[in-house]
Amino acid sequence: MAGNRTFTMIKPDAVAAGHIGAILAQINEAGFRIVAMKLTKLSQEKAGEFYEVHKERPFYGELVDFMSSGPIVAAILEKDNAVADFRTLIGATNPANAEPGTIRARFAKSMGENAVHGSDSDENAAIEGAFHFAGTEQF
Ligand code: DAT
Ligand code: MG
Repeated sequence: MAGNRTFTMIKPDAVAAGHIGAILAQINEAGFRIVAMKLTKLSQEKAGEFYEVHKERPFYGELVDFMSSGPIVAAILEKDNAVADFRTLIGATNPANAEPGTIRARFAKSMGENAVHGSDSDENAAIEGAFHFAGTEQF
């Protein structure tokens, strides 16, 4: 059965460009409820840990540098079928391939600087949410 929570980050490119409000509005309009949220900044070490699954990939160093380059918004979101519906809302990893109107089509600069993160499974949504938020910070 599909779970009802996912984890997202508004990445440093979109925060720096002033898109926090527009992205949160689109997320709310798509029917997601915010369960937990904060403006924070990842250290290189924390960014490396978060993206550990990609550590053998050629873009890992660039990804870690980028994700620790400035503030992000981290949030847990709730909706039926949250993981899959949120991946649809954000669009493809490469914004050049993202459906028009998706968050990445609207706000992402490039494959690397692609505005938002969305968990890829219920299991990872739970792990990633717990990475950023204590149970007492989730509502
Ligand atoms: P997604 O964020 O859509 O789940 P992913 O998990 O495959 O994509 O990769 C994590 C992030 O790493 C992605 O959002 C942007 C970056 N990335 C992925 N592939 C890349 C590539 N070929 N070149 C540069 N950055 C890349
Ligand atoms: Mg991914």
